[in-house]
Amino acid sequence: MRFHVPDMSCGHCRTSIEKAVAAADPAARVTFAPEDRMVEIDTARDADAMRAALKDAGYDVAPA
Ligand SMILES: [Cu+2]
Repeated sequence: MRFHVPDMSCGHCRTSIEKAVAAADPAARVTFAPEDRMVEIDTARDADAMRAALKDAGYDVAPA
């Protein structure tokens, strides 16, 4: 699944997002496209769970 994360701007954001995703699903894989501010998450969890995890980490998610 892909998310647009408008506030993702630096390496710290990547670390925060990776941690949030790992907390929600330790088996998830995260790929970043910083130039597009896109995050691709390979997970068995559903999109709502991932959206909530990112929001808890402080990142609002826009539909991708
Ligand atoms: Cu940042």
